[in-house]
Amino acid sequence: MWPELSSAVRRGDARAIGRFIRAVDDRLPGAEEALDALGGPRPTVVGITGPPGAGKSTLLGRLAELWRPVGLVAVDPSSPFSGGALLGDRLRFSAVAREPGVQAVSLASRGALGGLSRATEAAVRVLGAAGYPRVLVETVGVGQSEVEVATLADVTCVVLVPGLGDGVQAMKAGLLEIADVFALNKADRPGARRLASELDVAVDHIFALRGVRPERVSTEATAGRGVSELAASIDRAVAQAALLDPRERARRRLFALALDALHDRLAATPGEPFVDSVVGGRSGPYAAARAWAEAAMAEYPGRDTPGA
Ligand SMILES: Nc1nc2c(ncn2[C@@H]2O[C@H](COP(=O)(O)OP(=O)(O)OP(=O)(O)O)[C@@H](O)[C@H]2O)c(=O)[nH]1
Ligand SMILES: [Mg+2]
Repeated sequence: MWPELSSAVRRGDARAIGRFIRAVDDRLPGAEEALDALGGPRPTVVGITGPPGAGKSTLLGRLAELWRPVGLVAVDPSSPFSGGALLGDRLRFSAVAREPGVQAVSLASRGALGGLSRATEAAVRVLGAAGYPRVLVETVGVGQSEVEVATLADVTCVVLVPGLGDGVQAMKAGLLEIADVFALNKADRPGARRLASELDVAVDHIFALRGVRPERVSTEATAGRGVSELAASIDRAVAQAALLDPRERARRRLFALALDALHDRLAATPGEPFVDSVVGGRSGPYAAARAWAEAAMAEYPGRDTPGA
């Protein structure tokens, strides 16, 4: 199965791309090895995140028009489908998703089950092997998973809009830490100027924190205004990111994937005995939690160890 599927992916076959990603997501035997053997350069990964309805998909479509060939990945927090579903059945993207040189993939976040980093990493690498030098990943900025996905991206663009309340408040959910570029979308709306000045305060804060000053660009995605400026801004951030130590970048990526693997194991290890011992007063919560974690690690001795 894998040799045929792998060469179909390298030819850019859309169905094969979807099947391969789904296979990794479903943990089919041999899938991760086949992914590692797939090769191909790692694409430049641009994360696009922000509150629901901010215009992320519209912006993604506009950027895709400028950046073809390009892969698009939508991480859908509410989708009941398992990951890797090819788009077409679902209209998360604009019509651009059906244009030549654009390959769209949608992934479900599976709620508390985790696995988001693994599925996203698979999508990125499969799209890379299929010949897409750049991949845009859309996530809705509402939880921890977005921050995890951001560690897989070379550059993260945070999309904010006026009128969602205090812009700085809106960023308290960890978005400050991950922003490399800000898009102030719906610049046609009232309050755009106020949001821009709030953001300048936030950018000063980020500078104090991280020593970098993310650029902010005003956009009107529906009309395409500001999109080429945003693209240029993202390109500058990509060039900056390329200067980072490759070991440091790999370390961050591996950390996200390792966290994902730990999460999977813990979720697969029944917690009842540990819950019982805490509820029954036989052990304290710290000791019980540690015992649960140790049991999770002992379940699969060495299974994921390289070369084991
Ligand atoms: N007025 C105005 N509306 C916009 C602009 N950009 C997007 N919209 C509209 O905002 C709505 C949401 O746009 P989407 O691109 O789906 O937003 P999203 O952030 O991807 O939404 P979710 O994925 O559901 O979180 C749509 O009706 C867009 O047409 C803009 O610049 N100005
Ligand atoms: Mg969207």
